[in-house]
Amino acid sequence: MRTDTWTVRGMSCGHCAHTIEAALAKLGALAKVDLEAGTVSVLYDSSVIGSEQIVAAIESHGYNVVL
Ligand SMILES: [Cu+2]
Repeated sequence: MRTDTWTVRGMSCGHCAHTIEAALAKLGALAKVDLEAGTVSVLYDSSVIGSEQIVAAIESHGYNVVL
């Protein structure tokens, strides 16, 4: 398992946090959103999913991942 943290632009409320957490749960990843910091920490199995899939899932919901 591995944890990565990304800065994500466009998250403004609990709904955003829930959207991102639910999208990543579908990939089998455990996401924790910190709205104040504007970050998403994701615990995932890097042998199963890649970080680029996580980034794509977040961006598919209209948020912008700072890489
Ligand atoms: Cu929101």
